[in-house]
Amino acid sequence: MPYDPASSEPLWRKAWEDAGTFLAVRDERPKYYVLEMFPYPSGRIHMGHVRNYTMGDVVARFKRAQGFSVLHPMGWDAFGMPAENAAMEQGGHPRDWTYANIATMKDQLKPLGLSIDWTREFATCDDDYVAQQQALFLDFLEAGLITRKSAQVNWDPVDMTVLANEQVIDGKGWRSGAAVERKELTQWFFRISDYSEELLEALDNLNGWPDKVRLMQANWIGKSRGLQFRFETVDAPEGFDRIEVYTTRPDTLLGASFVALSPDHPLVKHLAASDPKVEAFTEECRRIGTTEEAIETAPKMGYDTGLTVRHPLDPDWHLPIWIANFVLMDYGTGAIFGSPGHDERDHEFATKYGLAIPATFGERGMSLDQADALVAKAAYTPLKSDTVTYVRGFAGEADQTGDAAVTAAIAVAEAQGWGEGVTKFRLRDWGISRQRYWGCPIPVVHCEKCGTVPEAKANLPVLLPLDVSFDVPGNPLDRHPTWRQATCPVCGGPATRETDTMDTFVDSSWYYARFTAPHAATPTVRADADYWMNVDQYIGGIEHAILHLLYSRFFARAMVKTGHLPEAAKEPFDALFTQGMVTHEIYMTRDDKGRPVYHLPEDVTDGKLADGTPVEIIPSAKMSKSKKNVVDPVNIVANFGADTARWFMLSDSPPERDVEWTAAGAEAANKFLARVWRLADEAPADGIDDPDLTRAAHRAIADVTKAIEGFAFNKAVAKLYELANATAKSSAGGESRRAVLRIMAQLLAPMVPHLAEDVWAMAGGKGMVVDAPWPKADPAMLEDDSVTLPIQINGKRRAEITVPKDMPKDQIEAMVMADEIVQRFLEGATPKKLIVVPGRIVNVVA
Ligand code: ANZ
Ligand code: ZN
Repeated sequence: MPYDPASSEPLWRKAWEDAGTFLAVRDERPKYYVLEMFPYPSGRIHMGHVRNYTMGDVVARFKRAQGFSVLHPMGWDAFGMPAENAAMEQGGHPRDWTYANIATMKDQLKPLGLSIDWTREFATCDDDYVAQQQALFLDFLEAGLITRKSAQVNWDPVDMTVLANEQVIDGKGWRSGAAVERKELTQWFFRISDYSEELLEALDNLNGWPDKVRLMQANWIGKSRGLQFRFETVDAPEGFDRIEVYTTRPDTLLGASFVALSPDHPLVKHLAASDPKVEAFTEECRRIGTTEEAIETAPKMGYDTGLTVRHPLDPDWHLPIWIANFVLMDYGTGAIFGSPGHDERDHEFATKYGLAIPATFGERGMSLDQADALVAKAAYTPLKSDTVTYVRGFAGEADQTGDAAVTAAIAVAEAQGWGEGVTKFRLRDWGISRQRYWGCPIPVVHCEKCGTVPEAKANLPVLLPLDVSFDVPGNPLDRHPTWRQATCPVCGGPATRETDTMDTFVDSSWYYARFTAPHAATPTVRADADYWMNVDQYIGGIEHAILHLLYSRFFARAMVKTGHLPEAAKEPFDALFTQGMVTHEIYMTRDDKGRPVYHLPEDVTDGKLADGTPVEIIPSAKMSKSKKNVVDPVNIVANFGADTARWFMLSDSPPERDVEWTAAGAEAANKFLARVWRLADEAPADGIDDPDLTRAAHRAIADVTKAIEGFAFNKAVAKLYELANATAKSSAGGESRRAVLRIMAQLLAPMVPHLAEDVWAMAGGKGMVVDAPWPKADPAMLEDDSVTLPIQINGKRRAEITVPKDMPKDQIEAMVMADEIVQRFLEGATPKKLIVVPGRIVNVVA
């Protein structure tokens, strides 16, 4: 009987399903919650999914075998733009597209044999999930966690829609290609910035998270300490006697050469009202969109207002007030002073507009002239911890670090009463309004009498209307004939519905909590949440290291505050693992114009196309449809079985690194599994006991356990190769061999669960291996019965040998004499002395 996963794998899946093996139940066992980031229903699963979910499955099955009550759920992050785009491009409804994709992908996922409790499955576009998310919104609103304010958005004038920053590419709308404009709209915001300090500080305790992710979050939150102070204006219009600025480098104040205002600064707005040139300039600035990156990289543009301010350290020193496109209104105070000697942006700006570039400090020991010469060409921006020489310092020593100088400058300003040290965060409130159809409706209405009013909980869910069309640009909710008509829950009068929907990041900010009670009539059920939370192990891509995780951390806090989660769930993910990508070679030829033409892996053999044309090979590239370097998991599973796909995904590199999929690797994985299968199938009914093999099996238990616990699945795989080799070589038969095979089945089970069941059954295991408790290594078997002896030659340690502990002296002597290094030293001569101290050392005197 050959290894035939095509027929055996489905049988085991059915057996698990019939037995309800993976249903998560609250009971007296300790619980373990393992979660992989849920997929977007794009239409097909890809190899990245296979890798991610296999890793989670190894953990889930391993913990289950170890006696935990495991929660391992799956759902769908189902709202979002692609569904609307599909409707626009192919007709049809986003809802149908989404649910059809979910059905397809579920059919593709199921054959992988993941130990998922499918009864907990949901999609974020399900009416039920929408209802509970809206209930949360209302609770958050009542708890003061949500606010409505005006904000700058990227506006696509052709598609008539707001664009997310990621949808603005080179200043143009990603679909329409139209130049994006900045526009002010009233939007809903989650008040995440109230939690800046807490979200930052709590990172220190997330010991189960990768340092790099914690660092990325810390940078995103962006805490800085600086000085806030005001410049007195000289001749500005009434009401603008002062301009407030924020700086992290007050030590460079004597190197200031201008003040710059954001195009959205109140003074600029005032000036624009009566000066068409100012108005035109700010219009131009607005064309860059709102992304920080776009603003950073856009060429610096400025407009000289002709107004001036007094320098706080010298009232007779006047600095010009400019308007500059790189100053953001929503950071600091929306106004800065420019110190071109020590800031690259300011330098570019000053150079462009012929403004002065004085140095505040130079390299250590530099004179004022030397420092001025240094900064003339380029801004001098050493780290704040570097010691430099201040040539235009006003606070303390000439030679000091930037940090010390900043602290001293703040102290001077505070002592003299013209400024205050302040702490600022880069983190902004989270704007969640999207002018989109395919999202969770924001449950509020606008009443002429009462203003903006939350919908009554009894009226939830506010569901999307299904009779919409996507043939014209804009939000179909805005033009729906009746959907907007509502009744004000306060006065009972007529009202209009909010037509904005929520950012899809909202949906993914609490799904992990919903899995604990996925069908409840409230967002969570406390008994369930208290039992299952936190997620013990979260697994996903590094691309979500910032926004998704930060929003989830905020959301969990908001759910704690509103009573939906226990206090301990403030940080919802105890441990986080970010896995590497699946890569594949790219096969490329060029057409007659030299343009690249890509080829599918299945069309290339030994570096050639079917007609013999050689292809250029680009190694280890992220799988991407446009480069055709993709393999479809469905084909792999059809050809080799799920276990081969799983085994290969785990075997070739550490989980945190990229893994390159190769056809040869897949075949090798399949061959190995077939060999394991044969080992069990052909196990001799009788034969001798082989204590060495039994010992090897127990060592494998210890090693595989440790490897899985340490997320080193590739090492676990390697250990199982070793055990299989040892088994193949051993002459053990009968129960002695079957016992080893059963251990092998148990150790294989988290990784290749179907094959493990086959091996378990063939080796006489009782019931299914999935229900067998994780094997325990017998400590006696682990004891090392060999010893490593250092070999000293003429008093210096030169080599070592490993021998059985009980090896007689004369045999050790013979081994020492046969040792290559010893022979080299002796050069054929007999040693003067050869002393073996058993268990300790060997001394050779040449
Ligand atoms: C003078 C100065 C001199 C600055 C120098 C930097 C270097 P971080 O560290 O990221 O918090 N800034 C302040 N508000 C701004 C705004 N709304 N738009 C654009 N830039 C703004 O950045 C703080 C620094 O960024 C501040 O310190 C300010 O420029 C600028 F050699 O002030 B600095
Ligand atoms: Zn009303």
